[in-house]
Amino acid sequence: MTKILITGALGQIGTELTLAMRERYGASEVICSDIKDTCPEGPISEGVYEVLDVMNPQAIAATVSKHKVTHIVHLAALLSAVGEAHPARAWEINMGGLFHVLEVAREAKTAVFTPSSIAAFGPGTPVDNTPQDTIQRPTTMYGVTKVAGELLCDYYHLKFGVDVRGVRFPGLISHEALPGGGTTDYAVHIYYDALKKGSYTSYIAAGTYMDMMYMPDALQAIMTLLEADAARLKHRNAFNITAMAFEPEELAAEIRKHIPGFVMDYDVDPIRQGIADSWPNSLDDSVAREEWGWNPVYTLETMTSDMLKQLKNKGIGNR
Ligand code: AKB
Repeated sequence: MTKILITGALGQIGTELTLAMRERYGASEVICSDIKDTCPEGPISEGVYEVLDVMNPQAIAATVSKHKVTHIVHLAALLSAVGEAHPARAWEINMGGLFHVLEVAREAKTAVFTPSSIAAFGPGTPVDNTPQDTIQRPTTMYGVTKVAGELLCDYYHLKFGVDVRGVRFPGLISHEALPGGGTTDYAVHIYYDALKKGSYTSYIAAGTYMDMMYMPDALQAIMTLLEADAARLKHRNAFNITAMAFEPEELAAEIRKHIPGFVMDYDVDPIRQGIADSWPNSLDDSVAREEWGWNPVYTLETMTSDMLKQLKNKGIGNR
């Protein structure tokens, strides 16, 4: 029997993962938790909601014990841009939260899924077709916490046998909950502005390639890896995964196929541009394909059609 606790579940990934997991494993098997006092109205409020601060290890342990949790999907974290604005807080929450979750998992014998990121790479990493195992010397606090987190997850598996799994997510594009404080967020905001205003001012410069993925593929990745046969996994966590890599002009050109008058200009933010410049252009995800069958569905073309259709259905903009 699987009982899943999702931390940070009201964020960009958790909002959709909660529903996808309830659909797959049963509504009563998935506990949505977040630091927010109340769960917003809507489908997500139809299952169990727990207020949970990942900086409180006793509260995590109590929630795990109360619901007889077997798997913790730990999503609560600060993203890259907000992490550069508040580095001490990013270290505290990203490392502290993960450490508490791993400790509870060790004691309660639960499995853990937690995402790393393309941010775990840095300027010394090969930028094109970045290998699974390569140089990792990130220059952002978010990246530092992601590399340290990957190592900590390996350690809890090697030392204590905790079944910890994870992927390195690229920028995630979705239409349910907005991302909060990442560098890749431009690739979400552009769709909203295209529909509302017919234009977008990008804070990321032309020619800056980053890996990206549409949310349905990201959700599939989490569930497929969680269900994968452990005997096949040589890398347990921090699998490179990607679905596409593009730069702002390519994304704008794709949007223009649907909204012909769409215009984009630039007001580059040096902080987020610096972060983007320190990340790879494109990842090699062959190890994930080999070890657990990673196989994304969405391309830039199919994602763009679906994003615009979904946002229009929600009444965003009038184009
Ligand atoms: C961010 O931009 O910080 C995140 C990430 C790539 O981890 N979307």
